[in-house]
Amino acid sequence: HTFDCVILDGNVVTAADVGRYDIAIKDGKIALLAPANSLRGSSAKRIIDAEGAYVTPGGVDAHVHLAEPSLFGKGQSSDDYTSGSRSAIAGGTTTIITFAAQLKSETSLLPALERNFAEAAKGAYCDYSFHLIVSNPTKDALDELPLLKRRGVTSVKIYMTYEALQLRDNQILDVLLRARAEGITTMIHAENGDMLQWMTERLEEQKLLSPRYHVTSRPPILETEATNRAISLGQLVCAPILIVHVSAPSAAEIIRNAQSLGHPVYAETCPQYTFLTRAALEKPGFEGAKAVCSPPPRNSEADLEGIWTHLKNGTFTILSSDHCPFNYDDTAFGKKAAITCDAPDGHFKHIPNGCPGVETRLSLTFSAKRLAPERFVALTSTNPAKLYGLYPRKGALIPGVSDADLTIWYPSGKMQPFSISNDLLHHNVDYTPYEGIEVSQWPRYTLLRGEVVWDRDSSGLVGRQGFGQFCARESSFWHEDLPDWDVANY
Ligand code: DUC
Ligand code: ZN
Ligand code: ZN
Ligand code: ZN
Repeated sequence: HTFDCVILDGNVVTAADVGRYDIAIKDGKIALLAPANSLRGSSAKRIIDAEGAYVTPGGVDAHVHLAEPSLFGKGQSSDDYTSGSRSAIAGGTTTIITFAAQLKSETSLLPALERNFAEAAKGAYCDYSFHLIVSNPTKDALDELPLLKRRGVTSVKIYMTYEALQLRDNQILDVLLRARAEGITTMIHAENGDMLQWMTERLEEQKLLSPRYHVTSRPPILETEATNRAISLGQLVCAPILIVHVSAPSAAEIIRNAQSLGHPVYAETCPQYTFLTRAALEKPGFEGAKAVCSPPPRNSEADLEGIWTHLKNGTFTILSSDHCPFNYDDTAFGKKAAITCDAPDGHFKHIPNGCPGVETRLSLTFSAKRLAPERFVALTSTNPAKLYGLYPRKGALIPGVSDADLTIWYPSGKMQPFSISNDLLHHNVDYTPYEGIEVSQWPRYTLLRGEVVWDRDSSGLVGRQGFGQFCARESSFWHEDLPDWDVANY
């Protein structure tokens, strides 16, 4: 055989353009793109006729929590690397970047890395890479950043909230300055933790504890204040930053302003901020706990519109899932752990923060038809690959260079639209916050390094546990060498 696999007649989308091509695959890489139907009759072990459907580079989900120790309140991650990555490929995502979390009790960053290598070695279905959560940025810990980079970890995440994680501004500056010097990207969770604590105490005084008060406790001002501060801290040391999971249009506007002024500020949003509002938390009883994530879904349809606008106009660089899996109906480790005898509808501050979404991210976003196909690919594959140093191996279709990771969609009219329902999903979570939302598209095939790992119309999940590989990352594609920062220059 000349090729291992040939995809015929795709409407092939990259971040740059859309066109009708055949794609040939050899040894796990894209071998060539040729005019549509010109490879009909060529010799290949497998031939897939895309029938004119969209073909996109495999999804890159740069924000996935798997097998993490509980740091966002109570709860225990219900997905490990096996179930989480299985869910990813069934939804068209071929690479995930997960979080390795340093505990505050640890002075080194390396144990967190080893824990995650060990967890992932139990067998992943898709390719993976790690961000390092820094919760105790001592000098010794920060001295390990070059070593981290040599091991293919080129991003850290820090928090401005959560007792177990929150850093002071001086600590944030320490991280930003060292990360900048090493060509490491700093991701920031921007919510003001002290405002949150104060608001929570006020709600507790009035015994307002049910899930809906999770939203009340964290209004947009917590996010805009912290976003402003994060940008200012970045400015002080001339360090690029990425604000993760932006939920409020008012925060997106602050980011856009900074970008207009030329500051290297990148931003991420997630489907929970384009599809869910606080109404999801205001369901009766404890049901609203399913949509408890942080930052919370915002007030209204107008907020969702605002986030879509910033996806279109370029404020957002990437769209990730923030898949953060907790079971709902589990009183020991799940959302229901927040229910006690004195709080029968639960106490919002004890509800584990996070929603599953690694499998639904691409389908929901693509089906919404709100973004040009090229923009969709940029936000969900190419840009995350560029931002986090996986490009052009991932997020691109460059012959001889890019891995043959592909998502093949349905030709128009060929898929019966359906409502998302948790029984269709492959994660190890007992609910989805997107239950009942209708989608008009779902990946028909997912290919990882040339192998079909998802074939919706015949066997479904056909990937292999353990086929997923660790991807060592380079510095960001957008990394710029900056002159050394020197306080004497101020
Ligand atoms: N931050 C995350 O990134 N994920 C889940 C919860 C949180 O606060
Ligand atoms: Zn976060
Ligand atoms: Zn997250
Ligand atoms: Zn450099």
